[in-house]
Amino acid sequence: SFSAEDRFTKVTMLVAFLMLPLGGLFGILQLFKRTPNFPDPVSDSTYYTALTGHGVVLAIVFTTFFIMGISAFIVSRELKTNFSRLALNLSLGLALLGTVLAAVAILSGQAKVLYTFYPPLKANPLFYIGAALLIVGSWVFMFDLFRLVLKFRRENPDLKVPVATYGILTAWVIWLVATPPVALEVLLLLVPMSLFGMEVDVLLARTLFWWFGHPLVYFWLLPAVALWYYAIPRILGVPLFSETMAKVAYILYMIASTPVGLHHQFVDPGIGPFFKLVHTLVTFVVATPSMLTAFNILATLERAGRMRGGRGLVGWVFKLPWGSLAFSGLMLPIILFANGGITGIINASFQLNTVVHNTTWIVGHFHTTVGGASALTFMAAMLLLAREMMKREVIAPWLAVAAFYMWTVGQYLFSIGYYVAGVMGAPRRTSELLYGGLAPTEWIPWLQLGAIGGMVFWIAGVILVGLIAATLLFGKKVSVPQGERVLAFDETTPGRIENGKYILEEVRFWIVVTIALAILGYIGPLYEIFARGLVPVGPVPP
Ligand code: HAS
Repeated sequence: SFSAEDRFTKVTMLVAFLMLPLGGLFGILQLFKRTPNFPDPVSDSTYYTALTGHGVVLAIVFTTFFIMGISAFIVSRELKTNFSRLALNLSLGLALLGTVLAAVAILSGQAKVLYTFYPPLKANPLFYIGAALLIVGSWVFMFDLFRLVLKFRRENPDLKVPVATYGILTAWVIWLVATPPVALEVLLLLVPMSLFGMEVDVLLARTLFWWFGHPLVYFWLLPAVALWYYAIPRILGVPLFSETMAKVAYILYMIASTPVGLHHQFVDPGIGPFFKLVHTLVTFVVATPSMLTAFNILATLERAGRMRGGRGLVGWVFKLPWGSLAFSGLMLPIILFANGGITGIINASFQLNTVVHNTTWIVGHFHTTVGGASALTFMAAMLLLAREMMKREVIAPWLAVAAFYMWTVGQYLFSIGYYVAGVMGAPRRTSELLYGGLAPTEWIPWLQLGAIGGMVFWIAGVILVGLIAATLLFGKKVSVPQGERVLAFDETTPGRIENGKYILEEVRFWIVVTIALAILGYIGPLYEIFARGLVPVGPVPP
C-alpha cells in the first residue's frame, strides 16, 4: 500500500512518462523535416504544430509533473512529514485538466505558437487557459511544500534542512518568483487577445514571458542538481565534498535566477542597453553555482576514485563505477551539462549573442541542458523509482546503461552539428531552413551530423521508454536491501546547526531576498516600456 505522497508521485510520474513518447515523436518528425536531403515527413504547417508540441510536452509538461512527483517523494521522506491530501489532489486535478486542454489545442493544430507563445501569434484560448491551469495546479502543491519546510524550520531551529530537500525548496522558490508574471501575461493579455482579438504590446508580453522563461530553466535544473548532490556520494560511499558549498550554490541559483531574463531579449529594440548589461552581469552570477557544483561533484568523485585505489592525475576517473545504472544515469547528465553550460556562457555574452541568437546554436545549447542535464537525470530517476518505490527489478539494466551512453554521445554529436551550423547562420524554428536553395550549402553536412546525433539519442529514448514500461509491467517483484537503495531519503538524519545561527539555513530570509531582487531587476525595464508608451497590435493567426 502506498502513502498519499507516493500515490501522488506514481500518478505524476505516469503523466510525465506518457509525455516522453509523444514529445519524442514530435522531435523525430522535426529532425527529419529540418535535415537537408532527408525524407520530409510533414507539411510546413504541421512542422509548427510538432514544434509547439515538442516544446510544451517535454519542456513544460514532462518536467513539471516529474518535479512535482520527485518533490513529494523527497520532502515527505527527508522531513518525515505529510503533505495535505487536499492539496495533493487539487493540484493534480488542476494540472491534469490544464494539460488536457492545452493538448487538445495543440493536437487539433490550433496552437502553432511554439512553447514561448509570443504574441501577436494567436492560439486557441484553450491553449492559454490550459497553461494557466497547469501553473495554478503547481502553485497549490508549491504552497503546501513551503508550509512543510517552514514548519520544519520552526519546529527544529537547531537542525539543518537536508541537502536534497534544500535543492527542491530552491526549485520551488524559483517557481514562486517566475510564474506570476507569465500568469499575468496569459490572463491579462493572451486570453483576451485570443478570445476577443484584443491588441497586445509585443515587447511587454515578451518581457513578462522571459521574467518567467529564464528562471524556468533553473526550475528544471535544480531537482537534477539535488539528485546529484544526494545520490552520487551515496552511490560512491563517500560524503559530498562540501554540503556548505552545495547550499551556497542553491542560494546563488535562487537569488540570481530571475533578474537575468533580458539575456533572451538582447536583440529586442525598446529595452535600453543599461538594463541588458545589468542582466548580463547577473547571468554570470547565476552561472557561478553551476561551476561550484562542477567543483563539488568533481572533488567528491576524486575522493571516491582515490579511495578505490586510483592514482595519478586522472587514474581515479577509471576507478569510478561507470557501468552502474545509478552512477552512469546521474553522471552522464553532468557531462552533458558541461557542454550546455559553456555554450550558455557564450549566449549570455551580450555581443556574442548577436552571432548565435535564433540560430541552431541555441538548439544545441538547450538540448544539452534541459534535454541532457535535466531530462536524462529524470529518466534515470524514473528507473530508480521503478526499482525502489514500485519494487520492480529493472529489466536489462545493461541496456539502460547503454542507452544513457547513447543519449550522451547522440546529444554531443547533435549539439556539435547544430553549433557549427548555427555559427554559420543556420536559423532555428523555421521550416524554410534552406530557403529554396538560397542558403549556403556549407550548413548541410553540419545539419546532417546533427541529424545523426539526434537519431542516436532518439533511439536511446525509445529504449529507455521501453525499459521503464517493461520494468513496471513485467519486472520481478524485488525488495531492494537497505544499504543498496539509492533514493533512501527516509534514512536522512538532518545535521545540527553548530555555533548558533547559521545564515544558510534562514530559508525565509533567502526567499525574501529572491523576491526583492527579482522585482528590482524588472522595475527599470518595465518602467521604460510603459513610460515610452505601449504599441499594441492585433493578433495574427499563425
Ligand atoms: Fe540557457 C537559451 C544562457 C543554463 C535552457 N537556455 C536557453 C533556452 C533554453 C535554455 C531552453 O544568455 C532557449 C530558450 C528559447 O527557446 O528561446 N543558459 C544560459 C547560461 C546558463 C544557462 C549562462 N539554459 C541553462 C540551463 C537550461 C537552459 C541549465 C535548462 C535546464 N540560455 C542562455 C542564454 C539564452 C539561453 C543567453 C538565450 C539565447 C538566445 O539568444 O536566444 C548557465 O546557467 C550555465 C552554467 C553552467 C556551467 C557548466 C558547469 C559545468 C558542470 C559540469 C562539470 C562536469 C563534471 C564531470 C563535474 C558553467 C556542472 C566531470 C567528470 C569527469 C569524469 C572528469
